[in-house]
Amino acid sequence: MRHSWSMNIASLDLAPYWMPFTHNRYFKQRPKLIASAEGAYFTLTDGRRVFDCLSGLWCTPLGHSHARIVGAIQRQVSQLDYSPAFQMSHAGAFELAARIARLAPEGMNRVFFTNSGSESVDTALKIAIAYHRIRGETNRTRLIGREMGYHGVGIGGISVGGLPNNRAMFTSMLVPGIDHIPHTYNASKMRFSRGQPTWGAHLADELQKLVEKHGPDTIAAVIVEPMQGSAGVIVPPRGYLERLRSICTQHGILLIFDEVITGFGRVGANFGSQRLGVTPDLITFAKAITNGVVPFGGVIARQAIHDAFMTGPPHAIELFHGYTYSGHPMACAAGIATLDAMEETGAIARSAALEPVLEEAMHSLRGEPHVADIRNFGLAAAVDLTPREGQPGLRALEAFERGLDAGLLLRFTGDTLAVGPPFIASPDEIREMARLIRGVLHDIK
Ligand code: PXG
Repeated sequence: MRHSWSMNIASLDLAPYWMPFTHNRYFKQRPKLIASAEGAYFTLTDGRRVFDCLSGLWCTPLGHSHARIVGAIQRQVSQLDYSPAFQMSHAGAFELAARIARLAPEGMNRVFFTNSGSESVDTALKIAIAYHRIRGETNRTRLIGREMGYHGVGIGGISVGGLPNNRAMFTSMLVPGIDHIPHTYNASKMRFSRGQPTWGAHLADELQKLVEKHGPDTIAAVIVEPMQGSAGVIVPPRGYLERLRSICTQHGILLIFDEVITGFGRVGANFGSQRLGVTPDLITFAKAITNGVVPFGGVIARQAIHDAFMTGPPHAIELFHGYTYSGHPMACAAGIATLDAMEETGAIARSAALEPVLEEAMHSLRGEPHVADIRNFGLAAAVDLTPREGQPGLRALEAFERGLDAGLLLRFTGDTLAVGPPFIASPDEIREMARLIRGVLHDIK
């Protein structure tokens, strides 16, 4: 029955489903539906088989229909399908939190569970604000994000986020008291950089200017992605995150790393923090922790932050926050199985070993038609295309469509193509992906 969709698609009513972050009218004129997935490949309902260039949406590093994860979920659902999350729990939640704490940077060992990256971000912002308040620093209410940052779509997340389209329709809802430091991309200084650009550490000093403007005791937290994913793989300049860290430490500001994309191996280490040698105070995660199979996410806190809440009477709730599905048994089973599989197969070391292969393959596209810039870090890369005169976004959209014919499911935003292949991909599959992209670039206008 796996391919039964292909028989029904013509009779599907496409109108009721309002698709997220999608050109609904265009899509419904040219629907593209996925029927099944195996390993690093999707099969569309029309029979096309395509390489999963972005690991789903950065979330399936171990590939699809992973036997161990599928089996763990099947066993879990037949044993305990749901457990109340408040004043009650189940063993899997504790086991997974302990596993995550062991992988996290030193000293970060308390884990709160959510169901998505957006919820993780709003949770981290709330923990930061509440942490200062509980310690009597009630003036520390300001939050600082970064231009071009993506922190999901909650009200908190779009307020600290810096992608203009995600904010434009909601300006009246944005949280007040938020500033943004500049993003670190500068084409003229870093075009075609491999890995971390050497220019740009000084941009962290913009944080110091905000501290001086508002007063050091008014700022609760700074949130950044260690590597900006959604904006198109913007890689932190050497020394930049170190400087942010030291300014935060100096002024008692919490540093939050949004590791929804960079967590669990995407940059060749457990977390971006470890790869980059900078330890924040809070880490958000989601996506790869369950290999994308069950929606899940969370926040990892330094123990001292957690402990600051553990003060009132022991029978009192310490943090008035949580979700019906925090620590859902299926998500915990998927998370434990994902970490087991990652550890047993050395998946994160494999991601690290593939980084130079991806770097070489993607930078070989320099000089091909329309290519304006190429960036890479970890097992992630982006290619900026020169926008077509008067029609921004159309060239990348065309590349996406041609890619499907060529055997690639590419990701595009604006005129940027992004890739983040599964860790299970072979070096040859990564080279083949780049070869097929080259063909697509020659095919499009
Ligand atoms: N923070 C970061 C850093 C993210 O990248 C979120 C939060 C929100 O996660 P949820 O689970 O609420 O969607 C994200 C999500 C892309 C792409 O193509 C990136 C994301 C989602 C979809 C597509 O780069 N990031």
